[in-house]
Amino acid sequence: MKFPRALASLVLLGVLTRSAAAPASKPNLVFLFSDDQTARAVGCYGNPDVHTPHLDRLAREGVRFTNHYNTTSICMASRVSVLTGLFEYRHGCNFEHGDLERRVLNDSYAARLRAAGYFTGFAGKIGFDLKGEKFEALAPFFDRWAGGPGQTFYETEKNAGIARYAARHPHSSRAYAAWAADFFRDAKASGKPFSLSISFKAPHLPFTPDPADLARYEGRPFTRPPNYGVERGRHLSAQARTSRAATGYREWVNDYDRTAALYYALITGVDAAVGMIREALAREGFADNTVIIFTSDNGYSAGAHGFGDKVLPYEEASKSPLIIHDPRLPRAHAGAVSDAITAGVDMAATLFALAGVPAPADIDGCNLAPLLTNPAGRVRDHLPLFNFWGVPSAQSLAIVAPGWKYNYIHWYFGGDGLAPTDELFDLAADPFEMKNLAGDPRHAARLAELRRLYDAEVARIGRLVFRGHGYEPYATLFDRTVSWDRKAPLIARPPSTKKNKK
Ligand SMILES: [Ca+2]
Repeated sequence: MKFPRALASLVLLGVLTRSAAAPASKPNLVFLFSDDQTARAVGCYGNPDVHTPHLDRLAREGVRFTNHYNTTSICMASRVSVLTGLFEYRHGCNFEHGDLERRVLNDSYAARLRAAGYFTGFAGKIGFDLKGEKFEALAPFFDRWAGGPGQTFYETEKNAGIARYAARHPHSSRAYAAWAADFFRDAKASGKPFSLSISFKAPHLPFTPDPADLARYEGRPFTRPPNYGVERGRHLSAQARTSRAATGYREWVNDYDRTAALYYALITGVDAAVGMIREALAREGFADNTVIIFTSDNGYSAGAHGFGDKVLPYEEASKSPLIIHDPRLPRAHAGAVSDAITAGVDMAATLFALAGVPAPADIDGCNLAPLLTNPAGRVRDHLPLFNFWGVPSAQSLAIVAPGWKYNYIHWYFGGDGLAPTDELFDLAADPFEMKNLAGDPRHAARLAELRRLYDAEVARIGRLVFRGHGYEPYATLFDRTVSWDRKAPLIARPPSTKKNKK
């Protein structure tokens, strides 16, 4: 069968028009990820001490989220939750629990966006290995790869993927921005929409900032949070005080001003890199069609209640900044602030939605894109926070429900002279968690409702747990109705200390 020539031309024109229009209809995506940054350690989150002009500008031009949690507050598991949209007990990856299985990574946003035609790149600390495979096995998941194994290094020259920028940028944070600028040129040449993920090492320990950034902070005193210090943690559960956040990381208690100076200087270095990345986007003509997401893999106690480190389900350790800038939206939305409860586990669902690529069925995360034009909206009414790692006595499951502004925490551990215990904080009246209301009869109805949500999550763990990575006992361990005698035999041997710090 032959088409009339005119009709064939029209069909051809239609195909050409569609194919030419397709790249413009897909936004580019830049996902910027710091390491161990608590929500309050950004200027626009109300911190008077830290210098973050580029992040503050990103928030002025985009949307800032004030209740952003990481459902697991530690690097490895949180990073996999971000990539896959799954809670830790469903992806099965954390220190001492096991490496990531390839089939899980195949459903990540990184893999699926690439399969859907995106030009993809990754640089920095990816934070996990593939089960039974060498680190290098991760590189083929991306078109451009500068990922580093383990914790990576602050010294640019020690990271193979970015070493060529060491002369200009000896500290890694700005070197990642230089790598991103080269990535944008390659992406342009590819003719495809792109998805770039940069995972900075900063502000993770060891606190060794770029000297240029430290100069701003050196020798200064810094504002302590209202719940600062060991004395303001005595009302918390005995279990929390067995965490390494209480037994280690004493620099935040012993020398707050010096430690804050180093931490803030590392964040200012990331901020500078954010500025460089935005400049490079503008230079390549991508600024109007590139969505930028900035967040971190977990919070940081930074001296709150006398804790250092992360891991804990309290606000400072479990909350990170989240800023999303979509330049395609009307300017009326710029500078909006959303107090919706959001989570690291939402990043994959959001990136899938922005890219117009179907997300895997049954992921745990929610698409946050609707909140960009409706910041008063909600994507969920409560969120579980897990700690399946570290000393068993400090492992916990919490339900945070900002719709009611409550954080409910159950500490199941009943050995070593401890008794299982509950905590309940009214986050609206008590944002620094200084008063445990679990025993207050005026809050009994709220407590009962939060316990019902908690019990439902425990039941879900039982149904959906990732098998073979040591998570199976948690459906029993976290069960409030099971006696300690039945739980004690299920507890895994305390994990051995690994050489590299998490
Ligand atoms: Ca981290």
